[in-house]
Amino acid sequence: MAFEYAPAPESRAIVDIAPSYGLFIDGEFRPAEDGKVFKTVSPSSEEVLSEVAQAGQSDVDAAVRAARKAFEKWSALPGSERAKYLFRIARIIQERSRELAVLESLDNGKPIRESRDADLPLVAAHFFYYAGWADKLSHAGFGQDPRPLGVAGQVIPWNFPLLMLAWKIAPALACGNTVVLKPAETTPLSALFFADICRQAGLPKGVVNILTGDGSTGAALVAHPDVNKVAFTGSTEVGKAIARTVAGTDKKLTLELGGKAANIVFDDAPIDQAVEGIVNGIFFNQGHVCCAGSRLLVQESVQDELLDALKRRMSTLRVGDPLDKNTDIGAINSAEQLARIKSLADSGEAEGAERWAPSCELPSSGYWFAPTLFTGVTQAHRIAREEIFGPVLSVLTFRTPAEAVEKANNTQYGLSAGIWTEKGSRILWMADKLRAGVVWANTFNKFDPTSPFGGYKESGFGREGGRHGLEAYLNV
Ligand code: TXE
Repeated sequence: MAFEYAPAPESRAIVDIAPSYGLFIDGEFRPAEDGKVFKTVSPSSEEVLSEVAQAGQSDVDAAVRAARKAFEKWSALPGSERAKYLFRIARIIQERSRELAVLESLDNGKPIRESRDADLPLVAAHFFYYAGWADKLSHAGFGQDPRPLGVAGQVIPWNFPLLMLAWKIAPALACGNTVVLKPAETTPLSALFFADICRQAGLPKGVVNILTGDGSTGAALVAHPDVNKVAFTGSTEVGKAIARTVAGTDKKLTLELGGKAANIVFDDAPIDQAVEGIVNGIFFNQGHVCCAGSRLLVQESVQDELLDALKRRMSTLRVGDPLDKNTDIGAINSAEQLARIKSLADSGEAEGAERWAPSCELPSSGYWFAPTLFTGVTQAHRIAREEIFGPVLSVLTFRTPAEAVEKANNTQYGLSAGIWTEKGSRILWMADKLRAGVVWANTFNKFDPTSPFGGYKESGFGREGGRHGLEAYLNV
């Protein structure tokens, strides 16, 4: 009899979630001036986790004022001093990583294996990495004395709440900027825990301010006249609205928006390895990933073999409790996102594609969607063109490398792509032709703080990560 390893679920008792949280402004938690609050709900149980302040215009004003005041001293510190704070934050994140991983899985719905083994290690790595840059900026090709921009207004999404915070805050602080950050309304908690970590690290007041709230808070923040830099990750639609707000001002802007990546499998690819890459590419984080490999382009001659193997592998995926260490696919982040995924999947069927999903029992409460595959997809189908941002894979076929490139590039987006082949020369040829910010070869969804990430076309502009990520926060 096969032995099945079944460790106990991670305990939610290790996280102490307060019944309510205020805004973090000038080093203190305080209620919104007009007293407004909203609830944050666990998507796997629909349990209310906490009540959080909804920041209005006067709170945005107060946070930006605090950040402006703090900028004077923070930007004047030697880089080596700023580095000490960032290293301290990185170490505290490591020390508290189990607690933060459980919190992230509760508020976001992602499997604990992912929050524990992917999100949290990368969050700490980003702070360590940019801490290391803080005293080296004048040796990095930005000129002798590169200057910070001032106050950065940062708006982040709900798919990687703490990791997106790290991508935004770590380089901003390393360069000497101060920050007002707005987390997404469905996942505010880890940013508030991060505020506590800033206090624990002794970070000077006002250097980091956290405003919880919905899109109206984000809109007020990016429009604030005393914000010098806007950084946004989220939907292409909101990104375009922000670009319109910022146009005609002297604010610097970076946008990291949606994607519709092609994961391209050639007939000489190692099939088992490709199947793992496809599964990781689209089912990691429930497919709530901007660079998800949501279009599988498979060479016609291996289509049957690959799809058989893929279906077998999909049948082993476990959907359920995010705190269960065996879970592969957690909860969909919100009822709205679930409705969006369902409606796009329904459009796939209505437009004539063939839908397949393994039989799997979904929990009765919470928001869930089974891993789903569509074959017979054409380029005109909505499921081949629109970002679904869920565990849904659209399969298309090709015959030649040129046709693969043409189909992969036939999208408004250009964030990422994957290639699976034994041929090195083909990898180089394809990578050159693909209009995507990152191209993975024989792997997918690999991230590292040293490497720049960002899009072509409607996937946005600017790069986050690596030395390039510093450019977004400096006047050269
Ligand atoms: O995104 P929004 P939503 C895509 C994905 C998803 C769709 C909708 O396809 O299905 O977007 O998700 C704040 N000014 N991505 O509605 O609205 C908002 O409060 C300033 C891809 O959640 O863009 C939140 O903090 N800010 C993506 C953040 O923007 C505004 C990740 C993102 O929310 C605002 C998320 C406004 N007018 C969704 N309106 C990626 N690239 O990874 C909203 N916000």
